Amino acid sequence: MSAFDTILIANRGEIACRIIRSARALGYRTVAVYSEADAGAPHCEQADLATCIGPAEAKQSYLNAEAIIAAAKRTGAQAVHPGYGFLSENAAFAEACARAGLVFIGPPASAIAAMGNKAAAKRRMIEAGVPCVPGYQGEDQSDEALLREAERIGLPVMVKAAAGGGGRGMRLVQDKAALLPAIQAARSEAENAFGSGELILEKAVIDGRHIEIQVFADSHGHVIHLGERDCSVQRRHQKVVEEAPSPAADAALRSRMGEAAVAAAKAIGYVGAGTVEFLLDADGRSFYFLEMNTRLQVEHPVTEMVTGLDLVALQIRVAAGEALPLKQDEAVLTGHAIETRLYAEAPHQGFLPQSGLLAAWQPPEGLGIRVDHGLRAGQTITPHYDPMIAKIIAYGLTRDEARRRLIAALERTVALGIETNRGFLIDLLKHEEFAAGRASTRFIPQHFAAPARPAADDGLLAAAALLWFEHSAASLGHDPARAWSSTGRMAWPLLLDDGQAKRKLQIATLGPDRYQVEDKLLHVVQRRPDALRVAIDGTECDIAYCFVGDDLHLASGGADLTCRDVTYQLPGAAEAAAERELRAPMNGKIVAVLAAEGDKVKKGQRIVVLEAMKMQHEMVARADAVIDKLPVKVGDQVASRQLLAALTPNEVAKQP
Ligand code: MV4
Repeated sequence: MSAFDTILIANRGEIACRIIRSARALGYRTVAVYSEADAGAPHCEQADLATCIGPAEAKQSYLNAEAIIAAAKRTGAQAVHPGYGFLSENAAFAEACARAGLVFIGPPASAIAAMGNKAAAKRRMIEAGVPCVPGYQGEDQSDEALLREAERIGLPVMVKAAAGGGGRGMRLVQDKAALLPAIQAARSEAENAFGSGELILEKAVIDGRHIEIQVFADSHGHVIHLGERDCSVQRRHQKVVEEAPSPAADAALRSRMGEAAVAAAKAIGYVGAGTVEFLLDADGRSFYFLEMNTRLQVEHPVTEMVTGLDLVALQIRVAAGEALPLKQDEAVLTGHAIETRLYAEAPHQGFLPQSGLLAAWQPPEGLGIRVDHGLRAGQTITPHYDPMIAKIIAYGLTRDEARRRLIAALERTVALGIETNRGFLIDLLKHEEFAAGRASTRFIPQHFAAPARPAADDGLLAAAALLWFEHSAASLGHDPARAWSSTGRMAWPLLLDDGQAKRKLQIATLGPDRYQVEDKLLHVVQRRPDALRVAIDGTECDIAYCFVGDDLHLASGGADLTCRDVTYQLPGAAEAAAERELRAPMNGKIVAVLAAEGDKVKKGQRIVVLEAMKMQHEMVARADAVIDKLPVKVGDQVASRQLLAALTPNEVAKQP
């Protein structure tokens, strides 16, 4: 008999939805928790019960162990699934659950703790015979000891924070002169970030591949591995593309790495789902233990697609005390799966995270396509949490089939209202180096370090012209569909601003649903509330669109476009407005107010500082001015476009 019948999911977004799906399939009641910012989110609606655990800030909600345990108590949950991130690798939380009589659906607290410190973990792995990168993981942390050890290891070396993980607090040192400064900077950074300045040193493995092994252990002493995932395509330690199997692994390498991963899990008394990260050397044969993630990983779906297993269901079974339902030789990999992470971010602005309204959202469907997400159209992407919109995953019998399906799926994906990395993902998947299966950890820095803003798509511009034309015609009381018959051919000038340039376009009506925009012929074949089927110069395609405030967002194929109609905007009006008003560029929190109502300020003077997406945005006066209104204070949460300050520029004040 199982010890629990109700599972609380201590997480949000796509992973909460994912866990609810498997928990329900196994017959468990599910409890969602949510912060005030997530009230009414899909993960709440999908659970049997949902309960609020605190304010938007993660520290006060999803990271608040006491609030989560109290939520489990009041809803009658006897088990807690932590998902990934938040409290998933917090040994103290796992322990607190146990003390409260709750089953933690994850490894024992001791196993989490064993991998929490890189130095201790590495010493243990070396003892267990798991290959590690040659390095230093000793207790003497003096500058002298670290310098001496670095000399012994030989440059280049990696300096890593023992308490860090996922690449945080890591430094590559190429030459001797840079060594001491790097050690000192890394130590002080680690002290600030993790409360411990302990460092380890490793020989740097250049141009390696990040290959991780999925392991599973039950509480009866069985440990198996489920093959590897290749996560080499990363940007600043943020995974972007993940796949299984690795194009760099054959059966022999897989079983060697698998055995090492199983040994690692056994050495720490592991139970449940875990991932052992390795670096595969450029020689394609040597591999080294990096770290172990003691949780379900974001990228677990690719393993599910090639093994046919449900990893969340396995986690629950193991937590309920069942033995693993399969033996090592029953774990068979078939076909290939590739996952991409769709983020709300602007690749051409240094991948700046975006927040705001997801006005339209149509995840792709189709054979071999899986989308894990926890969103619906009309929802706001808040700056409080990770800006991942969805994981889009494709399966194929071959790697290239999976890759083609994924590209096509991304081209059908509609995510409008905020900028996303959709086009960037398509470009990555189409790159010849990725297509050939040769992308190493240097792939993104080498080929996509600073992606340019894609040129506006002519077809989308033509469709935008048509939609704005109909919009203005309707607001002036014309019926655009009839305009041609009463007045004959009508030409209408438009000035569209796509944030990059203002474009003059002429649109002329040729007949019902037939238009000419510049040199393109447009025939509207079908109208839906959120999309048009349009033939452009005789070739039909779907164009998804939505109006949000003054903006029109459109997407077709791999292209996106946002533009506004500025035909009747006086030149300079936007600049003049910017001198009179400071508005929040995105959702965020006011962290400093540096002026007061009535103050005289100089052009360029800072007035408020907004923190959004972990970055500070200084809002400065655009002209010498007097502050009329300053309706915000430190700590205020503000929405995108919200008024932060109203000013009267001196130039205006002087006018009679
Ligand atoms: C390394 C390394 C080279 N040599 N260690 C980054 C994530 C963290 N888990 C470990 N990481 C690395 N450790 C040694 N001794 C290079 C990386 C690394 C990396 C690893 C996997 C995927 C992408 C990466 C990008 C930069 C650096």
